[in-house]
Amino acid sequence: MSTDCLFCRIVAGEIPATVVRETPTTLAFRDIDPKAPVHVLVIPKEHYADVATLGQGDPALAGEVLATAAAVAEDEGLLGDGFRLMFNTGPYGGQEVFHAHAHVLGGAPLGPMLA
Ligand code: IU
Repeated sequence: MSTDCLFCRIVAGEIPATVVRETPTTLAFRDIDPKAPVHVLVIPKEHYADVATLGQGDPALAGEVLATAAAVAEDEGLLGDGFRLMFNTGPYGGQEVFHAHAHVLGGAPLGPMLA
């Protein structure tokens, strides 16, 4: 847990979030500023700065994040029409919160890329 990390503080219950799914190692909650009709963030509870660090440091946990993202997509009814799963990584990747997180986006056609 990093006390100055927003998502660690959500995991700790110090900052409210609309949680849609929780496992022993992952948490999924609605993005506060949704970019699509469905926009859920899936994080490992343990702090990793980004998905590259997560994937190299704990590949099994990275897989659990993917499994939770797939379960969220199913719960939200996204499996039929499809959805986007996205990890912004580092400054050039547009990452703003430096705790690894997957964006699950769907509920409307998203086009070839996000703006
Ligand atoms: P990014 O991949 O680091 O750019 O995404 C961070 C996301 O975290 C972004 O979509 C924000 O809207 C979202 N977010 C949030 O859900 N709750 C918050 O308190 C803050 C950001 I700050």
